Amino acid sequence: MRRLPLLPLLLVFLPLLQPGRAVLPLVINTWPFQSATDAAWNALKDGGSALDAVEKGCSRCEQDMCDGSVGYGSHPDETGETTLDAMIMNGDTMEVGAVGNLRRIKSAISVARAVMEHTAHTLLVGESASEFAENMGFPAEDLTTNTSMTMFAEWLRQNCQPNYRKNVFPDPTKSCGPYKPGSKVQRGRWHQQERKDIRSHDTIGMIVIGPSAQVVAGTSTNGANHKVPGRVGDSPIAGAGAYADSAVGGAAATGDGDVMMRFLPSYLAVELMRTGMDPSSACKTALSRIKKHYPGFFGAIICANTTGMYGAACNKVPGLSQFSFMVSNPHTESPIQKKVDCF
Ligand code: SD4
Repeated sequence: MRRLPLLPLLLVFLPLLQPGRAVLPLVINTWPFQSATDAAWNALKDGGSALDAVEKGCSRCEQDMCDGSVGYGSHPDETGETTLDAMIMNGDTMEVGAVGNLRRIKSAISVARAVMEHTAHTLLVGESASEFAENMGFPAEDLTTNTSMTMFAEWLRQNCQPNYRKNVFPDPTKSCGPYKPGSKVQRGRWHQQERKDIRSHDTIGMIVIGPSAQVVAGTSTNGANHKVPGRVGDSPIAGAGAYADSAVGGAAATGDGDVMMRFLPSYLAVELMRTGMDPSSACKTALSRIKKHYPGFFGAIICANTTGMYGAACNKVPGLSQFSFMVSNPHTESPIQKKVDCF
C-alpha cells in the first residue's frame, strides 16, 4: 500500500486540531436537507459571504421543495393556496428581513433578504409583501401544483380534517366552514390532538458561521398544512424561527410554530450560549421551556456558537424519537448527517 506523505497532511490538519481553535466556517441546517447544505457550503467555497450562503442554501430547498414543507406546490391553506414564510438575520448588524404569508413568489428567502437590504423594515406580509417582491423584480408565479391540488381535494373530501379551528360552529372536528364563533369559548390550552402526518412540518432552518465568525441564520417554509388563510408561523419571526448574533452564535427552530413562537426558543438558546452554555444544552433548555407548558408539542432546534461548536435537541413525541440535521465544516469532507435522540 502506498503511504501518504505525512508532512503535507499534518500541515493541512494540524491547525484544525489545535485546542481552542474555532472550527470555521460552519454550515448547519435542520432535517437531512443535504442539497441545501451543499449549496451553502459551495457558496462559501466560492468566496460568498455567510449571508450569500444562507440565501443559497435555503433557496436550494425552495427549488427542491424539500420534503414538501419548503417552497411552492405543497401545504395548501384552507382555500387551496400555498403561501410562504421566510426570514434572514445578519448577526453582525442585527438586521432582519422577513416575509409572512407571501403569495405568488417562489423565492421567499431572497424576498426576505430584499426586505432587509432595500427597506428599513423587518417583516412584510401577505399581498403587500408579494407586491413589494414584484416591484423588486421577482417573477409572479402560480405556487399551485398537482400535488397541492390533490392534497386540497383530499382534505375537502375528508370534511376539512384536520384543521386549526376551535370554539366555532359548525363543529370543526366534523365539518368544513364557513365557521361562526361558538356560543361558548373553552379556555385552556388547545393543541391539535393528533398530528396525522408528523413529517408534514419540516422547515429549513440554517445557521452559517463564516470564516471570520459572522453569524447568519435563516428559515424558509410553506408553513402548516391546511392553515387558516393569513396564518404566519414562527419561521419569519426573529427569535422564534431563528436568531443570530455574531458575538455569540445562532439558533434555528422547526416544528409546531403556533406553539413554539410563544417562547422565542431561538432567542433563548442564543442568550443561554451568551452565558457560556454549550450549544447542545442551550438547545435542550430552550425546548424544555416549551415542554413545561406543552409536553406534546412537535419541535426541534439547532444551535451553534462562534467557536464552531454545535448541537441540536428535539421533543420526544410519537413519530419523532430522533431528529436529523446536516453539518458541514472543515472537519467534514462533505455535508454529514447527524442525529440526536429526542428527550
Ligand atoms: C410553521 N415551524 O410554520 C413552521 C413549520 C415547520 O417543521 O417548522 N415545520 O409552524
